[in-house]
Amino acid sequence: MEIKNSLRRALERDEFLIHYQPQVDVPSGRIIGLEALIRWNHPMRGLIPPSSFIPIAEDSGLIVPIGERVLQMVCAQSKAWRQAGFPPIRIAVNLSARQFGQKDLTERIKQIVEDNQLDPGDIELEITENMAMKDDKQATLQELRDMGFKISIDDFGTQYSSLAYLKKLPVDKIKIDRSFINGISRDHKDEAIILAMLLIADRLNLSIIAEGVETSEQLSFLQDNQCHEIQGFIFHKPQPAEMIEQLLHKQS
Ligand code: G
Ligand code: G
Ligand code: MN
Ligand code: NA
Repeated sequence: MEIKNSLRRALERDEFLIHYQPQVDVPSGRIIGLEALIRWNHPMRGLIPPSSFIPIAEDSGLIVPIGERVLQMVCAQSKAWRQAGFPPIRIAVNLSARQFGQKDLTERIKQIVEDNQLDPGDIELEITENMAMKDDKQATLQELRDMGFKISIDDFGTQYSSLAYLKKLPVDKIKIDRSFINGISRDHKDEAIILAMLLIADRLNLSIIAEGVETSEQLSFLQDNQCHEIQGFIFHKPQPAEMIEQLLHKQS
């Protein structure tokens, strides 16, 4: 209860901020996307990671206004970068199940993107398998896709899912979960699962990205198997917009 009230106050006082983690196309070495990750800049406790407050925000329903604030901040940042002359860069935003269940979700997202004169194609919405699997959510997903947003499945392979859904869901991309990447050169089963995911993505014409890549062994395995998009500490940690700007400047 206590933390719920302070979360509400944090929203009023605008204490949330976004760090961005680059997604790298390994062959070209270029940053081709960013994942937006929320932080709470607490006046007494400093930067608080999302794992410490997102679950409470979800339980209390505050994730809905917080998630909307995230999207506003991301769109404002994207607009600022464009006005500064940077080429458009795709930014991925995490949606929570509660947000996804909002009736007017599509209208609200559309409004925020329009207010900032953005191309919906530059925004990627990350959902999880459990969210995607709900029958009544597929219309929402289709609507968002029709508006031009990119849709990705986060933490792919870790929740309840049926491969048949990949056939009918309007999805653009899957993100291989860090738990599988962790097993590279340690556990043949993890490697086998990654190879199967790469094959599925290839045959279904889906983009695929590996998350949580930390070691050169992991990177080599992925490169040897044609997984070219990487998000992980081996290249970049999540960081503030000003740092990202320097990276983008270097590659422009
Ligand atoms: O503490 P750590 O940075 O590992 O936590 C990351 C977790 O927080 C991930 O599961 C990520 O999806 C979630 N997360 C980060 N930013 C957001 C956000 O803006 N909205 C939602 N719903 N989840 C987020
Ligand atoms: O669950 P989700 O995929 O939305 O959240 C991504 C989380 O993974 C973020 O908290 C981000 O900081 C973390 N992350 C990204 N790359 C790495 C990595 O290479 N190693 C570790 N340990 N965490 C990572
Ligand atoms: Mn994510
Ligand atoms: Na993930």
